[in-house]
Amino acid sequence: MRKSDLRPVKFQFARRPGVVHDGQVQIVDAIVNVPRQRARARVLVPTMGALHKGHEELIRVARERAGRDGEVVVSIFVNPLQFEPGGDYERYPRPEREDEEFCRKLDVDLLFRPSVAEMYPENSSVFVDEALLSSVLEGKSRPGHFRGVCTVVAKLFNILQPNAAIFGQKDFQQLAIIRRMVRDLNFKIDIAAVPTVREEDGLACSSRNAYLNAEERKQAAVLRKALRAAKDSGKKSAKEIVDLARQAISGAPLARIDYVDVVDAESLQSIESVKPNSLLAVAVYFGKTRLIDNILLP
Ligand code: PAJ
Repeated sequence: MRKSDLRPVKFQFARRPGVVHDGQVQIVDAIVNVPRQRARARVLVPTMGALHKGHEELIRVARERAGRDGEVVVSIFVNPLQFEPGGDYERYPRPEREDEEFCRKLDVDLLFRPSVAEMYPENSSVFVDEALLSSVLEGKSRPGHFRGVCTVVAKLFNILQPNAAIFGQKDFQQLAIIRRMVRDLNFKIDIAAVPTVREEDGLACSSRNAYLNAEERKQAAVLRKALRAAKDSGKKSAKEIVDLARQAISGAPLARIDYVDVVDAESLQSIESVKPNSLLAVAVYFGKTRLIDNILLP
């Protein structure tokens, strides 16, 4: 028996009437064992685990959407298809016990943790490709990434059959692409977005923050400051905004910029001057760790 198995579970949330709670989240590791929806609503939070405050907020919103009698489902699957060759797939954190405990504390009904072998049989040959929004920003820097994301999310939707699914605005492009996939492939699933959850110094919570050493972690706070400064400048020219953000980020000696761009928040295409619903998006390396963040303009 592991030490974490012995820890008493303290619940932070009120128990829901009409639902039997033995302090356990139902954990399902095989597709065939996924229970049919029993409740009025099933709300899914897809994740890759190493759960943090950002995920916690998604799960809280999922509970709100599901209602007291609905089901909240969290999936944890480190999806090999969305990592580029030579990327951090192998070293991506997988704290299984802590994640189970996390879900238990947040009153999650079902934790779905499929294996790679089951999700991707050896001769898998059907994938989901979004052809427009995926060609810019993250898609340009990480070819094949959104094909992996769309494919796995479509599979999770089919396996778990949720009525709604919750995504974070930290991954703004991912959210836009999932919305497009749901529209274009006619999934009957509502997509809800949750604003970015941040650490005290403004750094967006991310499972990858764990890779940062102390100095990188300290300097990474520059991202939020740069986004805010660029936004607060009130400039209309995208070039001026990008220059301001780049300058601010360069103030952190360990930062290595991948991209800084101002785009239309719907089409994700670069724009020259800020209009309602524009987005400033950045991707920056600190050491080997690549972080992304964004802010809506004006
Ligand atoms: P993961 O990085 O684990 O993120 C799971 C969900 O949490 C995503 O919707 C993401 O946008 C959201 N999230 C992460 N950090 C957040 C933060 N600081 N504030 C608010 N939301 C945050 O994104 C993925 O996994 C994968 O690509 C996935 C969609 C699961 C497909 O494999």
